[in-house]
Amino acid sequence: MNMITNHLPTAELQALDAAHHMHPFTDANGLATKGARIITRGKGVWLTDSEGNQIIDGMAGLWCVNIGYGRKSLAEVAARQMEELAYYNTFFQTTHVPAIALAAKIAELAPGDLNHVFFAGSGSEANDTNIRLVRRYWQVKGQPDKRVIIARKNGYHGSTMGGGSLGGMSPIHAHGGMIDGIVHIDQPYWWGEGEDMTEADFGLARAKQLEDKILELGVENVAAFIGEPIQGAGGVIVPPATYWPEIQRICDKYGILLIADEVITGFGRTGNWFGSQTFGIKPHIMTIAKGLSSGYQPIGGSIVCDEVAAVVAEGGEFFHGYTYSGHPVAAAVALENLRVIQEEGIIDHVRTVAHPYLKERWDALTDHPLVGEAKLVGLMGSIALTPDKAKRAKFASEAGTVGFKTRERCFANNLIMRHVGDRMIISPPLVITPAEIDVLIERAKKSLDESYAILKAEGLMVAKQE
Ligand code: PXG
Repeated sequence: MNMITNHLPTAELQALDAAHHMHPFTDANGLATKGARIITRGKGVWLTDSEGNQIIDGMAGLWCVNIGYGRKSLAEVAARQMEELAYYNTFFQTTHVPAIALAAKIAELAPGDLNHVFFAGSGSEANDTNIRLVRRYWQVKGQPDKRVIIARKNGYHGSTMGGGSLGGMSPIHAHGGMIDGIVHIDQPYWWGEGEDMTEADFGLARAKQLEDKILELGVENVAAFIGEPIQGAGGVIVPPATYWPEIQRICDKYGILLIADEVITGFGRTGNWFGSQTFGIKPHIMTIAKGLSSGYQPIGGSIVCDEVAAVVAEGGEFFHGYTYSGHPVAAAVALENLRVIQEEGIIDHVRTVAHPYLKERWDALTDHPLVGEAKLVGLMGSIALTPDKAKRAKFASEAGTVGFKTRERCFANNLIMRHVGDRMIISPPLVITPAEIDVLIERAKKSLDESYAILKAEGLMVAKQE
């Protein structure tokens, strides 16, 4: 058997990696100089690298390993399913038991009349499905001009052409362009953009941009609005409490479809099954991936409400699908993952144990001279680094310089805590215990202290003049 356990020395692996492996979202030459960290094992919230370091994973991989690493039952389900039926498709009037069972389970867990699931292999693919679904919906309803989708700047919806276009990140748009019919409004990021407004007023003002945009484009041209309940890749931006109710009101008033991208916020991350429940959002479509399988298999999908599914069905064949839509091994593993989340009471653990314990310690990080605000919803958190908290000031250095230096200290201290610009973010496995939270916080504080000392020595604790 080709088991990759007894591997080459780290330096040789790094050289091979640099020679042959093109990494996502990576400066290849920069990485080749430094060498990639090679992760070899995972158990619970812990990772081991090829040098034997024990790293606490404050990001659950890429926001996905909700039930933690090393779950034997998921491995067993995968092996059994591969032996029984490794692959079959769900095109051309066929189906299989894992896809049926998983779709039914998701429909049971999803709120309201979100009762139909279109499977994809990832969150990006699912969002591409959503673009085609909402445009098809309006076509079948006899309004083919309703095809524009309104999204937000600094939102993230994947990196396929469709997903990357829905996302509001200009560096992504700059590499390969955008598809047509997608426009962006500003994000509800009070700390960074709220200036003198109260959080509540700012939330309403940013939501009002949706109404203004609908009126500018003409409601007869607008198909849908898409947003993440909490922006993840954008820096764990938790919107003001006034924001989502106003977005919901505007979508309802103009009758446009609302898509909640729950790729990160789904499956317990915010202390409920879905972030939409945490924020009182009633979407027509939800995008799911990541926590659906806790990353044990690549699988995503769109959960679609009764009305949208019925209209699309009325239109006859929907020309869309992926070879791996509802892949039986991925579906079986996702189903086992959902069983684990449910039977172990993992969402209750988030809500009653892990969140309250972490929240107290996370908020206390604002006592640190480098930290402005701290946000935590469920187990999705961020802190803003600032040279002057009272003014919510940005650093004079290029955005991300300080965040990157702080992340380097985390990396050296065996804590995976990412930076987005000058915000530090966490999203640990949902099974994290209070003792492990203590380790996470202790390493975070040490890293902040070291970073602060470096910034002072390098003269970087300087505010940008606005
Ligand atoms: N929607 C949201 C809200 C996401 O966070 C996707 C869609 C795309 O999913 P796939 O499975 O196609 O990657 C995501 C993915 C980061 C990072 O650095 C975030 C994501 C992916 C990779 C890196 O924060 N989110």
